[in-house]
Amino acid sequence: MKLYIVNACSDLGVHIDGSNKGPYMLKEIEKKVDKVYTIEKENCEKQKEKNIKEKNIKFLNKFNEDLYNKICALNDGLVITVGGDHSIAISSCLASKKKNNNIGLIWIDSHADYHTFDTTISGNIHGMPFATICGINGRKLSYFFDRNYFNPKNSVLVGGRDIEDGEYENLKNSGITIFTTNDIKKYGATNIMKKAINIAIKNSDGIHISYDIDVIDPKIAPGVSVKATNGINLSEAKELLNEILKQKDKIKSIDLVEYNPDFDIDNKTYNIASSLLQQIIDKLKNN
Ligand SMILES: [Mn+2]
Repeated sequence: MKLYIVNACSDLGVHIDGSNKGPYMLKEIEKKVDKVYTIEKENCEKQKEKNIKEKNIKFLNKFNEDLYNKICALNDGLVITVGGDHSIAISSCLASKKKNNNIGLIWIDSHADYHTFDTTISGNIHGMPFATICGINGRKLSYFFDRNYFNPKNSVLVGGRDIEDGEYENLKNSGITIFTTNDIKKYGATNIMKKAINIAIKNSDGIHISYDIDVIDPKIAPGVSVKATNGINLSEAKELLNEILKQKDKIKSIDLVEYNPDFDIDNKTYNIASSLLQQIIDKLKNN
């Protein structure tokens, strides 16, 4: 099986600049896959004002439509999508759903990304991808997708700790399973991931994984756009990934997102992002 990387160089989902540069930093590691594609955002003036509820939606949608079409076209192998802010996962997840029909989802993130246009406070679209791909945020951000959305019964949030009230309501109403950062600390990363896998694969044909680097404590990985304190440590971060990568034949696609070089200190986050990507490539290549 072929292994592809699609670099999704967009930071249009967040009012903070820089996460579009993440993939360029990881070029050396990316040489190890069969082919690398790069989608870049159009030159545009970014909206950052607090009171705008659909920030950068026009250019973001254009970017995501291109990304979706690119990933859909790569149908003879497994795609690793490297972000970029987490809004790019609208396309990586939905493209995988289009190709694989009945798949579950594991969303590893300190935030839930489960806002709708009604509940968002920041207006940042990177706070909405999980809700969008589960079909509770209308079609505005997913008009290019013509299949069934992800089933919340097969969708799991792992590592959540910074969840806003409206968002929490959305999650509960949808029936998403939530494992918090505290659950990981209490029961162990491996045990929590085992539970998450069981939920994601129950009556499904595979799994998409979306890994947001901000699940890691920002003291350890400061190079992210929106920091959430009291996160997991490095060995927990690797354990989560290691456990899921044991399910090689179930994995249909995977994202690694939100590495923002602009906020990195002493290459701490670069080193972590590279080693996580390396871990993904090494495990998936030996098929
Ligand atoms: Mn996220």
